[in-house]
Amino acid sequence: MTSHICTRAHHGRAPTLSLRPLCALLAALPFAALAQDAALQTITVKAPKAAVQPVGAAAADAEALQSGRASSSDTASLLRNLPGVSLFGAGGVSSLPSVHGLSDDRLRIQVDGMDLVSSCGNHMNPPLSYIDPTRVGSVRLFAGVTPVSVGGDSIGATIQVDSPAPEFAAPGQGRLLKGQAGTFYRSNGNGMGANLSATYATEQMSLRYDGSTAQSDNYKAARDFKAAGPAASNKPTQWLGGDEVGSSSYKTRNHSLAYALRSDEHLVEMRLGLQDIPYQNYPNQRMDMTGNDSHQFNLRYQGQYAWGQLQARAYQEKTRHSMNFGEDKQFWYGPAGNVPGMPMDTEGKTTGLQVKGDIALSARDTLRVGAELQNYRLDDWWLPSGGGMAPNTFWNIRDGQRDRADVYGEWEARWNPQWLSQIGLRSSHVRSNSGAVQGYNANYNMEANAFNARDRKRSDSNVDMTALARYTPNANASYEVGFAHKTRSPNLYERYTWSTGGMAMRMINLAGDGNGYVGNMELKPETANTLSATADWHDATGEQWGVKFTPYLTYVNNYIDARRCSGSGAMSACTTANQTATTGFAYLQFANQDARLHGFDLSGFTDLGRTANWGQFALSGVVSYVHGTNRTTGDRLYGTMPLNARAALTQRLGAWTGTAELVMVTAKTRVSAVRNELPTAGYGLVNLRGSYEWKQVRLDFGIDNLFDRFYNHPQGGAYVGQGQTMAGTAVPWGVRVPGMGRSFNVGLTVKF
Ligand SMILES: [Cu+2]
Repeated sequence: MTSHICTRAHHGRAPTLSLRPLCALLAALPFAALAQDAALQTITVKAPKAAVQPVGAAAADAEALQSGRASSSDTASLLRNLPGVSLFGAGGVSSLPSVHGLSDDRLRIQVDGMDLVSSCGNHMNPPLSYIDPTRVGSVRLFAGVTPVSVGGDSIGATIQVDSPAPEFAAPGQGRLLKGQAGTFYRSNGNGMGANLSATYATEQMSLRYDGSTAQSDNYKAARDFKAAGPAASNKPTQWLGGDEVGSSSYKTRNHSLAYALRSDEHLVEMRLGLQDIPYQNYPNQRMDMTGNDSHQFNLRYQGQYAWGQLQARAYQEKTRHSMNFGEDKQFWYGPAGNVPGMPMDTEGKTTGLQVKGDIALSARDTLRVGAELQNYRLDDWWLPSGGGMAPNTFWNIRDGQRDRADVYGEWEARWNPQWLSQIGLRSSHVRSNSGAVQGYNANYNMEANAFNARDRKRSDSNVDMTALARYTPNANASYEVGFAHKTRSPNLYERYTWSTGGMAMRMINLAGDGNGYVGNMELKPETANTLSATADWHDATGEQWGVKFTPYLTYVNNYIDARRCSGSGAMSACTTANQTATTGFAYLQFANQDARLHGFDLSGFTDLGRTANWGQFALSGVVSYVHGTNRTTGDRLYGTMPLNARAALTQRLGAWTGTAELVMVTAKTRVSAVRNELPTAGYGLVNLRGSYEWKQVRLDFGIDNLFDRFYNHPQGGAYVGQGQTMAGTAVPWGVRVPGMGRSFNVGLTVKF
């Protein structure tokens, strides 16, 4: 099956001219990277469906991706239909996926194989914000028991979002020149954008450019959720309606250039990415993003050998992130109104190296072995602006480091057509550190000096283990059961933010709840033990009907939750009153506590048949339930979804596809008391989507929230989108960020 183009040279036959640069590149590449699915068809390992989709794994289908692009510029929203997934509200292109009650850094989220790290005290730039939905080629989710080969430094699911695989000219075609241009408009928020991609390829070389822009004004809820008025008392002309969600506007630009070379068995791809977000405002954070510039370099190799497949990747990502108060938040502070906002700057650099081999030991056994290195550097500083924020620069995190080295091995065996087993072990070493810090002035000295006097180096040796078995008794059913032991080390904000000054604490918030947080150098890694099973019943083809049921149970030791902070000093917000307050914004410190999560996903689909006049109808649905408890305090875990369901009826008739979708969410009454989390009422939404495809043109249109129903998403967070947000009590507590009212969306895509 394999022949070695490059090694042929050693046997006396020169490689063809066009392959020489490729071979040189290969020789210069001791390490390389790995996309989970082989991008290049000629070298894709053909495996049964079972091997491609391990326990809990799911992929978003192409139709869902395409229609999702018309309704949102938020890449995380492409995951919306997958069982067990919900989204934490943030900026318009930065929401945070939550899977089985775990979110943010608890998930391993990879974009084109890169493990990107959010460099912001509010996690405004999470991994998925670095790829525009129009560039997404595939979305894959490993929920439940994640194989160690795709896991690591996470206790929950793994999400892999990849650009389209490089395309090459077909044999004999000579050259391939193709592209696509698209544009969209969304009525709510006046959202608009455009994208362009172009590919030039020969049989061995492929060059592709992707560019996209998206922008939106503030969106509107279905009705008033606060009084209409000026954005801030000293911004009389910046008027916000009662239904207008302040600080929900954004503007983003992304560019990507990919160059790939291939031979029969080898593929090398180099990708350069550039992001420029001039502004992205946050209705549930006290700050707004006033800039995010990112540069990405990503080189990967994939090769087929007699022994199996080798994948390798080297990448670097640099982010320059800045925050201040956007147009809906008060900018001038101080008694004289002469303190110009609060500049906050962040610089993050992530460098990664990955190598992975899939070794076919026998017809029965596959061994996957791999190694990963990641270096992360972070500086987070706040320039003096006046008043109490002067005369020095506030160093929130200085010379932050978080370096990770992993090795893993995973053995998969197909004992017979009925039984498959997979067992894996991953060892991970995480070292983190922080340099000396300083506050704006002497008022911060006590805590800064105490922080600087400590040994801040932390070293975590983590071991992950997963085991799963799949039983396929016949063509109509399969059953999987798995166990995973997984570990995540704290991130730098959880470990090293140091000031209990109220204003400084309010700037550290990874939850969107308006509270203030401070780090904890004593934090230990959180470890999860998960038991998950899946029963999958379907017709013999798997295309007529199917029902899938996945219950799960996770015990987390040293879960990084939060407790009301205690402390002293003139600046400290950790007062006695804060200890027991049951309303208002609270001040918290990250703390290791034990937790338990359990729940289930139930999903299914069925073909309803076809009529000559009305085409084919299909019904699909998913029900998700999760229950999260802090075992140490008895409190509920923050930000878990209440019972929710989604049902969709789809009609296909020729080039037309239409979908009516019903989303139902029950009331959220189980709230985190320690964070003063707000309960939300239950609601139901109807969305309509349709698309029509001509030979080279595709039109997508839809109405989101057809009946203009008012709702608060349980994970929308606390509304701090306008007013004097830097101050502790000047923004009212108890207002939720409402969901979007009705929006008419249209998207047009032209292929050439
Ligand atoms: Cu930020």
